[in-house]
Amino acid sequence: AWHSAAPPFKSLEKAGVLNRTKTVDRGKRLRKNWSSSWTVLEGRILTFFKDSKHSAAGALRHPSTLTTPEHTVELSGATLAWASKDKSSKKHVLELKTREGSEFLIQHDSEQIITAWQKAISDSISRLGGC
Ligand code: I3S
Repeated sequence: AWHSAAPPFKSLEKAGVLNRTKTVDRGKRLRKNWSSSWTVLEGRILTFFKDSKHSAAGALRHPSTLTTPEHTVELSGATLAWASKDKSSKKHVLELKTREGSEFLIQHDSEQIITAWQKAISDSISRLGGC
């Protein structure tokens, strides 16, 4: 049918490589471990893959062939803010807090790139409205 030829990921909002670290797991503080990872924002889910070995082009064409996600973050009920200076010495750091009490820091050296992510993730969160 015609609709089976529709783009398989029309909900894809953004994808790219970001630095990230999980800092809290459901209330339990973790040791920071920054890594660069392929990151995908689709609807209510932000996914951090294990590494950025997969090219952007390959991943966009075949998202299902990527390796298992390292972290899958449900954005409903989450908050996103610029991290305070005490959270990291890096520049352009965002802090994502999930509804179940986990926290991630997200960073990119490019202000333009991190700002685009900030807008995209914030838009997703506000569209979900905490439902
Ligand atoms: O908040 P911290 O402890 O200063 O975070 C740094 C550590 O995670 C450090 O790892 P070690 O604890 O193994 O040295 C990282 O290498 C640093 O990048 C972390 O600090 P920044 O300011 O980059 O988030």
